[in-house]
Amino acid sequence: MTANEYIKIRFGRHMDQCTNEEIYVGLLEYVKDKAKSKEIAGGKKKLYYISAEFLIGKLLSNNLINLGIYDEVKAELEACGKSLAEIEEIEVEPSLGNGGLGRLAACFLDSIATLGLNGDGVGLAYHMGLFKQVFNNNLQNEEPNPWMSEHSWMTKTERTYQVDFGGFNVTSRMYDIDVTGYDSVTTKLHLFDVDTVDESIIKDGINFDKSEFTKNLTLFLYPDDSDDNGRLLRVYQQYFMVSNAAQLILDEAVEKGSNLYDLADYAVIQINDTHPSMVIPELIRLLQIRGLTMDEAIDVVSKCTAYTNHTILAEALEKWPIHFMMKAVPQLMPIIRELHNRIAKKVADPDVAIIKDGLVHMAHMDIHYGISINGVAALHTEILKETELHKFYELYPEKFNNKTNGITFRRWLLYCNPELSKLIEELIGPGFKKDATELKKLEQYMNDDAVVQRFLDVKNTRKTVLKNYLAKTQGIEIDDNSVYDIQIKRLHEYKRQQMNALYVINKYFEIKEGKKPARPITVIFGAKAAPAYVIAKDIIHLILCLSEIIAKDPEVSPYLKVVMVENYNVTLAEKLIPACDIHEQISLASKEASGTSNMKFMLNGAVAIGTMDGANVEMHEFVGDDNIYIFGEDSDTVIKRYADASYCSREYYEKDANLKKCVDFIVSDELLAVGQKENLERLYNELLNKDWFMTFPDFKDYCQTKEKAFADYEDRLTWGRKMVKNIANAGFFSSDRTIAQYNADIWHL
Ligand code: DL6
Repeated sequence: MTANEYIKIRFGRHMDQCTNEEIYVGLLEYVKDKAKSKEIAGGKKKLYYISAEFLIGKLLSNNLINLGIYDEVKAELEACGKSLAEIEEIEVEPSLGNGGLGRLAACFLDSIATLGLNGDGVGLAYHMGLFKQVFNNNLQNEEPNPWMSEHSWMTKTERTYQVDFGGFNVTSRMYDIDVTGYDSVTTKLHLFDVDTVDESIIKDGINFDKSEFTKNLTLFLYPDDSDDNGRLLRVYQQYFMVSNAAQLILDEAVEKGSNLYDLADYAVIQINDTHPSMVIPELIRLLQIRGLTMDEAIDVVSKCTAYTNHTILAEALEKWPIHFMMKAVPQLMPIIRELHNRIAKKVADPDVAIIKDGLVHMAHMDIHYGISINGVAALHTEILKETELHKFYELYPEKFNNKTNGITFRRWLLYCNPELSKLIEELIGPGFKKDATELKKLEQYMNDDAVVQRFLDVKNTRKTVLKNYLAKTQGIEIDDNSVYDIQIKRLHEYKRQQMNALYVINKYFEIKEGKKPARPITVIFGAKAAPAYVIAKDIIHLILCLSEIIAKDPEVSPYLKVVMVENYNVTLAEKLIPACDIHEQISLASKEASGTSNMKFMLNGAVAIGTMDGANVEMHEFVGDDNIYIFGEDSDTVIKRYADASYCSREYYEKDANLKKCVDFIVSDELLAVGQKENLERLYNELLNKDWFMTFPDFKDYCQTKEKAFADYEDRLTWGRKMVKNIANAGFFSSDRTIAQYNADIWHL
């Protein structure tokens, strides 16, 4: 049945008589039916990918592509005078994630289904996704970001569980979202919720009563954790997630014939960062209730779980106070103590203990009691082995492995850049859609000027698409003849948006002094700062203030424009990435575990300016010095500098007059005229007295390298060859490759 026929039955009218809203609902149901027909019984062993975040993005077009009916449905709509792009606008993006970690989980689900693997995602059905970002007076404000609606990709299931907390219990319900594989099977994302959640307790932005756990359990993704109640709520949320997951895992295993002693033949659990770590003691607890001894339960669970580390930042390695655990999940503490004691008997070193100084170290539990621990890029895994988790590596060298991240090419090429996808298909055939390494064949065209020009033409088309999109949706005017220099990612000091802002100031001065760039530059930022992360919000403030004063300055504005898009999300990324010329991957070396936007940009023919950090290192290996702009100190230097505590930002500031001038501008009269003194002074002082992520040592090299990139950009054909080289070598960064490696090395499905 065609979409048109389906809609006619559903609404009693032909498509051209329906509103866009009706067509959206009709297509949603049509797609759900089609997806259902591709569900498979599944094999004996199943993967449970548990994650606090699944940043899935809008699903309509993605599903149409994966089901192989995108062109057909688009044509049907066009024949009725309707536009798929307009219909897609009705869909609200579910922002069930914060950044790379959540988007990675979504890409992984796509690849698991595409490879036909027996694996589902398990998470929470937060009523509010990550906050909606709104700018007022050049400051970030946060508003609730609801996404659930009557007509949704989520389907209510009959599966319910009881989850016990200290002093009360709740009844959960499982909701499912179909995950369509590309020309393959459908798997599931299971999201758990409770009926008692009460959205009316949200007051004044994103504030709410954090103490009413039955009302707020799944209300928000990452509730503000700047106070104890907020942190405690995270423990409640995490336990709610893993208790549901554990009950589901055991039930499904038993349904398939497991006697629970052989659970590892039926289930493998990937613990995505430490948020789901409590699944280990919870499974042990449930297995004991079902008749296993403690010894047996520990033995069984130790064969089933694997842990992925996504950061070396201490703040993100969760440690929960024992008194939180005693309050929220007292039933787990005896088990956690037992797990701790067993290790303490074998290894006296407190650095590898599970309980230390009144805190439960979640990652330590994952490492001692799991089968695998992996980092997410080669450099990151080496740093884990050699530095951050070295003592664990000495204990369990065989458990450590690397799985360099990847992205789904369906969303990040076929969907978001149809023009590029079509050109590639014309040149090398459709094979790359299933086997991304086939992109390598594009290298044969690197010296064919006519073909290279076509890649440049596609880029120009996408730049105009972005220009029109930003004008329409955000009222922002940009020049599509300018070079688009884009940095989009969470706002964090280690990612160093502040260094890019200092570059903007540097350029502003140059233009004022008469050194005009060969072509106008548009510097685009997209980033949300965690609501309680004061300095990150100050950096946003600085960027917005710079944007304002530059736009108002007739001497500078023809040559430089600074844009901070509001409410950066997956939908915006899908427009920004295909249009980008130069992408910024400028984290302090050693701090960015991998990065995944770098891969999306590379695939879309943008050229990186970056440090030797995360997956940039592997990208550099693939494309060579001429096709990526590497600058800055390497991770060894940085790690050493932290170790000997020798860094003093003020020394750099005093030594380098140009740097000093740029930094001082943060608190200049010009900026204070449009900004808040408190915020700008705080940021200025932070940089001058701390600069924990070492912006100053890299600043000069950064500016010089960027100048080189802008100069090279003017030789259009040579630049076009760099673009082709990047696209041709992006195949390794397909999440299909990553997932195939997880399966071969860890899951064995
Ligand atoms: O592995 C996915 C993604 C990496 O690409 C990023 O480099 C890394 O920062 C991110 N990690 C997190 C965890 N917390 N922090 N920070 O989001 O994971």
